[in-house]
Amino acid sequence: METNALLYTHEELEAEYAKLQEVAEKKGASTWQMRVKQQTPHCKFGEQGICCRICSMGPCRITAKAPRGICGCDAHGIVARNYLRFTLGGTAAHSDHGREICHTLHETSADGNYKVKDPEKLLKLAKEWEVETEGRDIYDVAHDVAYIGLMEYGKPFGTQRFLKRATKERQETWEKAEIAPRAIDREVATGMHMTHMGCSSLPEALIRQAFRSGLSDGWGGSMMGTEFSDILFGTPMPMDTEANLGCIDKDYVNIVVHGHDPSLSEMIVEYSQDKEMVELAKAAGAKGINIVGVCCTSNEVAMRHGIPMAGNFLQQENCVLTGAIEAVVVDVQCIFPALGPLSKCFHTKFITTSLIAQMPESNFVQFNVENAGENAKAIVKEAVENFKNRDQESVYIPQLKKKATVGYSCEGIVSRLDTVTNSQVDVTGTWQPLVDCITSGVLRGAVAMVGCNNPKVRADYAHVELMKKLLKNDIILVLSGCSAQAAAKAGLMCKEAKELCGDGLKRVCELADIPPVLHMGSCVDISRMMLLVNEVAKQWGIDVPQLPVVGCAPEWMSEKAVSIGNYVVSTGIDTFLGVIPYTEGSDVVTDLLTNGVKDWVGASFTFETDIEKLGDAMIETIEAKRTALGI
Ligand code: MSK
Repeated sequence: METNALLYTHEELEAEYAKLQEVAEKKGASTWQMRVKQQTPHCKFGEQGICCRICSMGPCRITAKAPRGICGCDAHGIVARNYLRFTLGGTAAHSDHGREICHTLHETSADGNYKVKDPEKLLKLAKEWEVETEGRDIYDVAHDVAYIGLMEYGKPFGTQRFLKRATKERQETWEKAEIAPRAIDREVATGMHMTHMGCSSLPEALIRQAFRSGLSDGWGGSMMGTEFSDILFGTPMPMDTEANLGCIDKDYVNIVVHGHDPSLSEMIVEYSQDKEMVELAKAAGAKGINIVGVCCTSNEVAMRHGIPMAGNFLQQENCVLTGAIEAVVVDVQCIFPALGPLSKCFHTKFITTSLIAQMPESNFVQFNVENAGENAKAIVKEAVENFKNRDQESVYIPQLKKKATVGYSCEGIVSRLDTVTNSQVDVTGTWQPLVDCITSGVLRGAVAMVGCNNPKVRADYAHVELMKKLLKNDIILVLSGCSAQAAAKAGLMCKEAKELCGDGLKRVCELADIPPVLHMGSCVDISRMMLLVNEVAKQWGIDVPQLPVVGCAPEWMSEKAVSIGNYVVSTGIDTFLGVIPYTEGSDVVTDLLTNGVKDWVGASFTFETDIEKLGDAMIETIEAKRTALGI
């Protein structure tokens, strides 16, 4: 494995994480590394997607001797139904997150817990949705926009409003393929209906619905989650932060914020800076209050406040194992139920806040728009008061920390790209500099690298190794979710990482003063990437599948990732997965996803667990697209 002083090597990182495993063993605590051993090998029927438990005649499992379930459904129908249900879980989760943000916007007021921080973005969206703005109070406009957003979940007629943001060709493709998403809840409910016993078993119909549901997420619920979060909490612009476990500070009250919905973390951050709380922390013997993030909540608060990123999905237990965390405060999604019992091995308080994610062995403090300020203050106070219970002698914080520049929203990227040609930051700039860089060959293309960690892959290895390979080949990266944190923890998200790039990308990084891997936010923020590619395609005068751009999730694990994959492919972006979905039990479904869907949307999936081959395949696809464009 290649090493570079700019970056931590995987071995350096893993040696430090291993010390935390020793702590776990001494404490008799359970960690994911231990549970993976207990759960391996995995059930082959489950892995191949050929176990059906949709009705109570089964469960039915497909074998050579039993090629059909009791109802007569074959492997292809079972795999496709399971794939659709997996997608629906992801669509529902992402979109419900978006819905919560819509509700938060609907409750904003000049003197309330939540306010409008980006009125310009609100007015732009109001105009797009034909909401009257002239002479109106900004909060009346916000409430109207939020109401329309909420109606996107259940409106009886029409398709998602944001589809109009795509290229004309994309919109026509979605109509023709009959996957233009209607109301978000309808797509989830229709998918559940289709997979009910005695409904669809035709793979094409089920995969088509999986794509339609995915699109209702990416171009519906997730996009609203992103847009409304920007309106509420501010549109991210580039800012500096730090990443990895060394961000946890032994001298401070440490609070981990973890999950997804910024409505909670924004308030925790606000009250951690409250004078009264800081004084309380000092009176307790700490130097102050230190907030660190995990998973997508981390992305949200890093890109708006520069809050340090302690780590990604498979780092959540490591934070507690340092023994220096007073509270882990969570909202929804990607939270290990293991955090409850693990926290009990230390002084750490595990605080759940959402009716959607209730867990054993946690302190539940229900969080909503009305009580947000009061409860955030109570949570911060509880953490501060817990400082005295920390056993300082047994604290072990790996001294791993790297600089990172984060917060590249579309507005943030445009503002920086413009400096390539204009030498001045201009948020109203265009995507032309990016088009010019790609057509001239200075940049060969771009990869949107996203998604989780998965113990099936050496943690962060695939993310980091693929990034290094692509950078060397002058391919710029846009990142979100836990992929972004993998990069930041290793050291790839600082501007100095330009030294790892080919000459063309290095030059672009110098001119635009950017790191070669651009942090675009959380997993709902993949919608930012969809807008970016569509805007670039419009500027160029081509459709998305022609762009030398691909998507990649090398270590994905969640249902949300499959929903995302479906909307990224449907948007016309070839997508490369390093973990194979539960589809191998059907060659028909596998062929449809990796080949057949190209006829519907102009892009498809590639499944490849060999990271070298996955990287090569991405580069080949990018180069083939360049050749087809004659550049
Ligand atoms: S948090 S969905 S582990 S990216 Fe969005 Fe990370 Fe995947 Fe959760």
